Order: sequence, then C-alpha cells, then structure tokens
Amino acid sequence: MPSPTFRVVALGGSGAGKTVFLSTMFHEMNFRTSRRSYYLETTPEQAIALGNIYARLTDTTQPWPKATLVADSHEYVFDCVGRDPQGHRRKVLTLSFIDYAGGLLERHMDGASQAFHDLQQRIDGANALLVMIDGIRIRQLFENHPAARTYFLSTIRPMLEFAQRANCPLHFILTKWDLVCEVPTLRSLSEGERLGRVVAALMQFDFLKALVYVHSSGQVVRVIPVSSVGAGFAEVDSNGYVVKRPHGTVAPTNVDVPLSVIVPDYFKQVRASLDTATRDAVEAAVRSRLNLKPHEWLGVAASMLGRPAGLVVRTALKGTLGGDVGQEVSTLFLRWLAGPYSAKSAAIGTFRDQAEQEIASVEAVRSAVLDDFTRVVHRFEDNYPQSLLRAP
Ligand SMILES: Nc1nc2c(ncn2[C@@H]2O[C@H](COP(=O)(O)OP(=O)(O)OP(=O)(O)O)[C@@H](O)[C@H]2O)c(=O)[nH]1
Ligand SMILES: [Mg+2]
Repeated sequence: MPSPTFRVVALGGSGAGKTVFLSTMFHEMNFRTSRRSYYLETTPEQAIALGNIYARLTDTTQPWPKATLVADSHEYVFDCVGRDPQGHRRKVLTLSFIDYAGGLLERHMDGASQAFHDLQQRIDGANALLVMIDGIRIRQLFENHPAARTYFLSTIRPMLEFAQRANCPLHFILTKWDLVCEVPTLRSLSEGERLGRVVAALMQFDFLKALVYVHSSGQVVRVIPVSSVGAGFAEVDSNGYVVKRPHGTVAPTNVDVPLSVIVPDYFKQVRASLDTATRDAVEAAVRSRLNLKPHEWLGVAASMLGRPAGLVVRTALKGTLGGDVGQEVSTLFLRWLAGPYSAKSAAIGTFRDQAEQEIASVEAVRSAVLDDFTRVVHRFEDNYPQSLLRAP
C-alpha cells in the first residue's frame, strides 16, 4: 500500500541543534510502546548513524557529537508504522526531513547556484517549514549580549526572507530549551509563562513580528521549545561553551511535538483553504462515520471524493503530496476531519470477510496514529497557551 509522504524542510544555522534533535526524536520514538500507536522506522544506515550520535550525546565522558560535515543538505526519512489489532505491521505515512545548513542561505544569496534553486523548490513543495532558532542565542538575548542581535539579524533574518515564500505551516523550533530555562528572569516561571516571555522578546525584531502579524492569514505559525537533553544535563561554562555536567542523564522535552504537529497543522490549513460549500459538503459526509462500519465509511468517503466537492479536496492535497498517493492522502484527510475515532468500530472480529477485516485494520491504525498526533498537540497547547502565534 503506498503511503503519503509529508515533506518538512528544516532551516537552521550551524550548531543550532538539528542533528542532535533528530537523533533524540528518533531514539524516543523508534520502539513500540503502549503509550503510542506507532513507532518510527528508517533505513538501517540512518538508524545506525542516528544511534551513534545519540550514544555520543548521552555519554558524559565523551565530547558532544561532531558538526555535520555533509555538503549542504541531508534528507532524513522516517516511516510512521503502527500495528493493527492482529499485530500486523502497517505503514501509515512517511515523514521526510530535509536539513539545510543556514550557511547555504548566506553563501548563495545571489540566487544563482543550483543548491539555492533546489532549496527554493523544496520550500515550495514543503508541507511544513521548520526554522530552528538556537536557544543559546535566546539566552544571550535576555543577557543583552550583542552576539544575539547579530545572530538574529544575520542568520535568522535571511532564513525568514526565504520562509516568506512558503504557504505551508511554519514552525519555529526553539532548541536547547534547557539552557533558556536557566535564565534568571525566566527560571521561576511556569513553562507557559516562560514561552510567553520568550515570544515577547522575539517580537522585538520587526522581521519576526511582520511574519506573524502581517503575512497573509490562513497559515499556521507556531513556536515549539525543545530540549534534546532535558534539564540539568548541560550548562554554559565561564567561556560561554555548552558543557556536559558529570553524571547527567538525558530526559528530553517536547521532542515528539515537532513531528506530531506536521500532519494536523497541514490538514488544518487545507481545511481552511476550502470554500464554504465544499467544506460543508465534505464534513457532512464524514460525520456519518459514527453509524457506519469502517468499510461502509470508506465507501462513503470514496464516493464523496468522486463528486465535485471531493475533486476540490483532492486538488488541494495533490499539489504537494504527490498524485500517486492521492486517494490515500484524501482518505487520511477525511479521517482527520471526522475527528476522534471510536474504538467500538474497531472490533475487527465481527467483520464478514477477509476484505472487510483488512479495511477495518488499516482504518484502525490510521485513526489511532492521527488521534495520537492530535492528543500530543492538545497537550502541548495546554502547557504552552502562547505557542500558536497564528491559526487559520
Ligand atoms: N544544552 C543543550 N545543548 C544542545 C542541545 N542540542 C544541541 N546542543 C548543543 O549544540 C551542539 C550542536 O548541535 P548539533 O545538533 O550538532 O547542531 P546542528 O544544527 O546539526 O549543526 P551543524 O551540523 O553544524 O549544521 C551540540 O553539540 C550540543 O553541544 C540541547 O537540547 N541542549
Ligand atoms: Mg548537524
């Protein structure tokens, strides 16, 4: 079964924490657990590479992992895999993260190079754009360190000029949040209040403010603080270097959030882009699911997609997710629109034949994954009420 690929482009200057973040995210989510309906899989080479980075990161007797030396970009591909009620492996969707070095933007601002052109195309085709902001610079901003302003003006600003061309959801990832939490004026606050202060500090830059308030509506803009190591593992020494504390243990914060918001935010934007008549027609059709068995519901969904309103939906999704998996993505979108899944309809043993059971199994896994994403997003928004800078 083909699975839709959601493409994420990550922009971040050197040392922002991209590689370490991806290694921790993968480590936190690459195994089966009862707390989550899916786990991440990747190629063996990539799993080993990320595993080595993680091992080095967490070992307090070793130095930090090395900076990435690959040319200008690297693509990490993760499959979200679930198990159906019989224990069969089901791939629901694929997430591809393209990691661009910030230096690329600085070096190729003349717009002539192939790499620059490639990045433009990737951004046009992205389903989410991540702008990684280095937490050390946020900390320096609170300390009135001149290096912070230089960083925001010479590294983040060119990235955002680029980000403006994107129509997809925009996610600011604030890395090294553990170091931000230690800023004296932020230390005693709740997580939500702390993020509120940081957002207010970022808004002193007109180019950030403009992106949030002026840019056309209909685009999700979020801020997500993450720490790949968690509180107490590292500190900034007297020379300004981040060093590991002896005997520290890693307990990451929010590393599952950037991944979990991709699909819900993208779908939220697609929903907002539909005209009212289409939206009403589609929502009326998907609401019927409560009374239907999975295969019946899929029948309704398929016939809906064949009608004019369905064509509008398919066109809205097709642009960036690829025509070959169009039906699969559209079904995923309708499932998301239909809202939380009822476990009742997943009693697979009650189905007449093999084909119906097969459909019910796939539906159960697909729904559970979407429900998991939604749950993580809600929990995150409860903890950080100011994280959503703009919603469609
Ligand atoms: N305290 C703390 N330090 C971090 C965290 N994440 C990264 N770091 C530090 O930042 C350094 C750089 O992180 P990387 O992930 O290698 O940075 P990168 O964005 O991949 O950088 P390039 O490969 O040079 O583009 C690490 O070696 C750590 O010292 C974090 O969550 N907390
Ligand atoms: Mg790197």
